[in-house]
Amino acid sequence: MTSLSNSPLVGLVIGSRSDEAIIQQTESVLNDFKIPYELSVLSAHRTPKKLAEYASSAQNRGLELIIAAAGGSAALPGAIAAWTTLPVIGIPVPSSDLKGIDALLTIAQMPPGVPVACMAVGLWGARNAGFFAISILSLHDETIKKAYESYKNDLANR
Ligand code: RP5
Repeated sequence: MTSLSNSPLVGLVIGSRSDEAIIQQTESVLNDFKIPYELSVLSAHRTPKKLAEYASSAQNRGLELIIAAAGGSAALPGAIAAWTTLPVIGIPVPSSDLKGIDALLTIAQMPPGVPVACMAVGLWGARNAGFFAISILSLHDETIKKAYESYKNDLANR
C-alpha cells in the first residue's frame, strides 16, 4: 500500500514563507490521514527556473499530485501545471489588498489543457486541498479510501 510508504506522495508548494499559516491547514489534514508529503518554497516570479525543475521532475521523484498555495497574482499553481501532467490543486491565499479575490481568479481561470483544481480562498480552501488530495489517492489506495469514508460518515453525526 502506498500509504504505508514514507516517501512523499504529495508535493506542497508555497510562494513565500508568509504563506505558511495557510498551508499548515493542508498539512494538518494530510497528517491526520498519515499521507507523506514534502513542503517547498518556490515562486513563479522569483525562482522560475527552480520551479520548472521541481515540477518537471515531480512525477519521477514519486509524487502523485501537487498542492500549490499563493497570493496576489498567483501564477504558482498554473506554472507548475505547465511543467507536469500530475494533478495540481491550487489554494488562493488572501495575502494582498484584494484579500484573495485576485489569487482566486488567477488560479481558476487556467486555459484549456492546463487545468488547476482551484479551492476556496484561505483556510477552508487549504483544508479542502488536503481532502481533495485524499480523494485522488483513494482511487488506488484502499487504506486511504477506508479512512476517508469513515471520516465522511462521521461528518453526518456532527
Ligand atoms: C505571493 O505574494 C506569495 O504567495 C504571498 O502570498 C504573497 C506575498 O509574498 P511575500 O511578499 O510575503 O514574500 O507571491
